[in-house]
Amino acid sequence: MTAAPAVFTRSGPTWDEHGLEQAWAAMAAARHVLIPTHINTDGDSVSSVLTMAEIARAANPAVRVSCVISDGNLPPTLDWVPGVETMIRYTGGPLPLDDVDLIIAPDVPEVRRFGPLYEAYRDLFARTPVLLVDHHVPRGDEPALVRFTDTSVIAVQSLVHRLIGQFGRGRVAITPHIATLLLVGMVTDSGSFQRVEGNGAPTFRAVADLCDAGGDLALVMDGTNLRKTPGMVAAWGAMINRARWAGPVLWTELTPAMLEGTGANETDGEGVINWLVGTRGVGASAIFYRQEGGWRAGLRSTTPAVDVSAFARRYGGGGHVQASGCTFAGGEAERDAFLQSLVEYTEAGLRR
Ligand SMILES: [Mn+2]
Repeated sequence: MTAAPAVFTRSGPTWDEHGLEQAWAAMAAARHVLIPTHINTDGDSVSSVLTMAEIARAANPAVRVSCVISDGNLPPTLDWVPGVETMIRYTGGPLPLDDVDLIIAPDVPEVRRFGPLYEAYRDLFARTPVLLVDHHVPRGDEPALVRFTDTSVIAVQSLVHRLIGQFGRGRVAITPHIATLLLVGMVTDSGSFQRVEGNGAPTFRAVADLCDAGGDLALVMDGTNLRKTPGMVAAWGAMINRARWAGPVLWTELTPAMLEGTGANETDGEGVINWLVGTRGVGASAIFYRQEGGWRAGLRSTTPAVDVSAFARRYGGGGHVQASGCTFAGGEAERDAFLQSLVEYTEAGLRR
């Protein structure tokens, strides 16, 4: 027996040569491909949507591609990403999607994560084959034509980079545009390389290759780290001011009252949690965003022993082992109960 090709040896991948061929054939035959971002989109989501669009065009130059921001909300911190101006913002009005014959779903474990777009187009999602490309903890076996999942990568864009190589025979050229987009996902999802694959070498080899291919690392680093909005300063200040300890959990919240008169919005509060979780003594961090009738919670942990993805699943959410989110109904009493559960869960994880 010959040795399995490298494609089988990475930790976590769910695909094989047959899946790669199946996915390529589906893209080559498709006439209209829908590629949505997940709700509360981020740099990895936006850039992987735009890269998968380029891959679909490489497979069929005549294809029509609709890249859609599922909840209509593009964070202003991503307005510099090349190609983002071509994306359609879904804000509730009808979209010309009747003839969509393939859906590519990057950076989501299931199409439900397309939120308002999914709710409005359930029939389309039910009848159309899906190519899933993801690095979140899977949430069961949602039907997909091919499922490309690997939870060991720092960004779904690391996985897309690998897929481009695996499609093989020069089918997809890594243009400077694609190289920059791949860097966008890798830089943003890793917190500018606070997290890497393995000892770091696989990540930085990939980065070096992408820089050699014409990727604009300076643009990506500046966009990620030097383009905070004034609203972020206001929101972050209010949220850090309100940060409180509950055992090993450092938490804060963002309510409409806190934003009044600042010109900031909820999106400006994104990222605070990654700052809080880097505090000595933290086992887990939580941010509660006040929403209509309930809360959206963002969770982080400092160790895989505190699996916040599993915790979020109790509330119908999910994500990564050390970074997850969910929503729940209720007011301050329900939030306090959630927090108390999280404290107990975190203490139990830290004891292991
Ligand atoms: Mn991601």
